[in-house]
Amino acid sequence: MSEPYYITTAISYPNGKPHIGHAYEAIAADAIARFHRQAGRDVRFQTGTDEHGLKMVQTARDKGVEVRALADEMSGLFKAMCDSLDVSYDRFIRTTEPNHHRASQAIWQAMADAGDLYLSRYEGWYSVRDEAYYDEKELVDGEGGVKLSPQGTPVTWTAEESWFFRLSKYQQPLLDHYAANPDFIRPESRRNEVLRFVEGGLADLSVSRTSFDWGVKVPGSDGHVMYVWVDALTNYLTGVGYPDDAATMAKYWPADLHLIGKDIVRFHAVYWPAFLMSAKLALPRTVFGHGFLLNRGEKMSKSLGNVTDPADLIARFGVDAVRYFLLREVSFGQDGSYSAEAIVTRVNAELANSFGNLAQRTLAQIFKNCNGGPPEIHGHDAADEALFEIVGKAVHETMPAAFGDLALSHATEHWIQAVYACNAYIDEQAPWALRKTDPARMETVLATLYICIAQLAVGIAPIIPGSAATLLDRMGIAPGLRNFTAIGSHWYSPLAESDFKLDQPVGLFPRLELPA
Ligand code: ME8
Repeated sequence: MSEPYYITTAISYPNGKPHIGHAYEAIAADAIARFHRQAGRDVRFQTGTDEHGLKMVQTARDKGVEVRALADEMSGLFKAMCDSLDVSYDRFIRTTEPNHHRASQAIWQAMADAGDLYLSRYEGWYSVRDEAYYDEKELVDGEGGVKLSPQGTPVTWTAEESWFFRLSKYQQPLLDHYAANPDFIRPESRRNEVLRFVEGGLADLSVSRTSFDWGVKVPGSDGHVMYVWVDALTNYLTGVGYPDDAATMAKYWPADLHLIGKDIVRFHAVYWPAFLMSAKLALPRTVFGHGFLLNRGEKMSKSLGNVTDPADLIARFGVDAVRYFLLREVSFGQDGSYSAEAIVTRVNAELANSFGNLAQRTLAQIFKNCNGGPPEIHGHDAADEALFEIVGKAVHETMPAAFGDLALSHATEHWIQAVYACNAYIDEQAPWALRKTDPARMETVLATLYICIAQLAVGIAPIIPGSAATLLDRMGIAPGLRNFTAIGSHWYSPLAESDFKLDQPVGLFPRLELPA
């Protein structure tokens, strides 16, 4: 039985269309999920939409549509975005699903049974945009004396009857948990932020609303719907069968990784573990807060008109170019910037000119000079050994270590260095010149490259799944061999069936152009 691995993204607010930040998170989670699948884990990967809360109600009102209709339409766009990005989710969850309401009510009941919920009155500064209350001391002054949350969103003074969660009770248990589990919050900078916040003391949390009814009903408390973050966080449990499907829960819970953006680390690393402790459920192993994507170094905002629709980027550059660029360029965990120029430069240099060209040169010679291949190794020398060593080390050691550590840009760096080594090898060995002088040696060189290219395609497949699969198809490498175990045990024999014949190779990565 392979070991389970449960990974989730944040669930997005479908109050507008998806933007490149949403795409980035989905792509990163997908690469991690695909890596673990290739490594033989039983992966469960969940993403979806967070459809309740005041923000949805207000957006629907502004647009003059029903909230449910807005949720249906926009959630569909998020799902379509994931599909167009080759995001291999197992479950796309919507918080308006009845089974999610059931799960949210079950965790609420468990927290009530623990004595952690009480009815009181709330007055405080509320940001509709963030769906969160803030302390006076956290606020900053905006233009014209407007008060803003630490995220820069406007807050208003709000008063209502509310259920409260005894968050204060969990200050010490949370600090103990962080101390005992250094990987619970990553990267280090976010962990430090959370530690400082919790050490500063935790006020009880208002967890119900009475001013609108678009949400999960609080059990036994007419007129109250749950604070949207209570039900949103519970999606991670709903997706693995809580509270009814004990077998699926036992298999996948606790989650291995909640991958989220840096702006919502507090919800995942403070509130969520406190809810879970209260409900006597295990805590996720890691909460990773990735950085933000900036458009040419600037924050994306509707007012600046620089919000990028991922569909436009895919249409312009292709899905794997976008995936590769984002995971290669941005040091995972930090903020990163993108621009059309940077995408074109990076993708042309590394995918088109280096890896694509390597594959094209090699396969074209096999097609022409080895009767369509696959070529055989006729004894090997130190140069072949050295190349196998470099490629094997990247694909089987340094890349998996980097993926396992969520250092996605390091994984691509190890990969491209191995690609460069193959290009240096083909130039030195010059198989085209061996055709007449030493055809057996030519075949060995091409076979060495063929095996290395197959290994490199498997290694990079989590990042560029579509292109890697196309290449492996063209090379005749059966789907059952496209994993680390199978590809690792085939070093010195051709991987394709011996009667396999290559077609005339065509370019894998078209050179990208900037619009005039
Ligand atoms: O926060 N760059 O939803 P959301 C990178 N519904 N990531 C970004 C980004 C950017 N420019 N902008 C947003 C929510 N994100 C809640 C989550 S989870 C139980 C509930 C990330 O649609 C953001 O950090 O505002 C979050 O992880 C995700 O996109 C969804 O953001």
